[in-house]
Amino acid sequence: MNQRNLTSRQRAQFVEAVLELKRTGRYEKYVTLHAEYFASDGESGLRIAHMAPTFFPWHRQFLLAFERDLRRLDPDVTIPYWDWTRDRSPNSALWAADFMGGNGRDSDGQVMTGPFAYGYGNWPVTHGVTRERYLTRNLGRPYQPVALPTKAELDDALAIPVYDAAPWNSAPGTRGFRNRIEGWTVSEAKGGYLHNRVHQWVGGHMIGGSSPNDPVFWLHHAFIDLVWVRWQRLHPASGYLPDRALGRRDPEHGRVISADEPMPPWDTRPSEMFDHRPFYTYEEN
Ligand code: CU1
Ligand code: CU1
Repeated sequence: MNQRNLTSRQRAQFVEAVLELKRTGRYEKYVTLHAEYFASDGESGLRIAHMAPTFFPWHRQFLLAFERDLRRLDPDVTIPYWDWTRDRSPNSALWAADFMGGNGRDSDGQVMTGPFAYGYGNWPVTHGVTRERYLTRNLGRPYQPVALPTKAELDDALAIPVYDAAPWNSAPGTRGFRNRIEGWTVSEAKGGYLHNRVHQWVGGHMIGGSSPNDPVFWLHHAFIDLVWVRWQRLHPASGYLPDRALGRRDPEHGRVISADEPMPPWDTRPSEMFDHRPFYTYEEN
């Protein structure tokens, strides 16, 4: 459900389950797994989580695994989503001290309020990009301001009828819904398109492969997952592409996963992730 509709009790339950997972040490595997699968076009080998058609199904499986872990600790917990077209301000209740906590401070970006502030001792960052052990944020990136994507921008992307297209990567010319939503097709200065720009807007740990260090990662990606659901509803005749394995002569052969090939590190095929309804439903508003 939309995080803005959570009761204070539900907010507390979500936070407590996340903290408990951290205490048990099981949270870190999500950070390291995500960092490991954060391969880009420039690198060789398979692209899975990012810059590839599997962006949506891979993250769906990733969120599902995380949610199952949380629900083992508290069966009432689900991952709420952050609709950044509506909750667009650092003053939003999303960033309150009883939920995600606030912005990083000016001097070093350290988050000082809320359950994930380093000072409270429950959220040491162990697999970050730097050696700092504290969680960092830089909401809105004041030195080079970046705005969260708007509803109009999201609607434009949702109108694209084709799921993805060759060369199935982050190239600016690559048309298709997936690349537009993932957001590589606008310059870094502008923060990229939709999904990427949200990472840039939050800043700090949310930028780069170890972004699950910031628990808001899950709320952002839950909304991205819902965006996929909405796109499917709008385009019932369009499906995941590529729908079959790329031929040996294809330059992207061995680099992208088609509908029925397994997505490492799981055995899951994208096709098993097309329909979210066997796993969960969304309360949308
Ligand atoms: Cu990711
Ligand atoms: Cu992301």
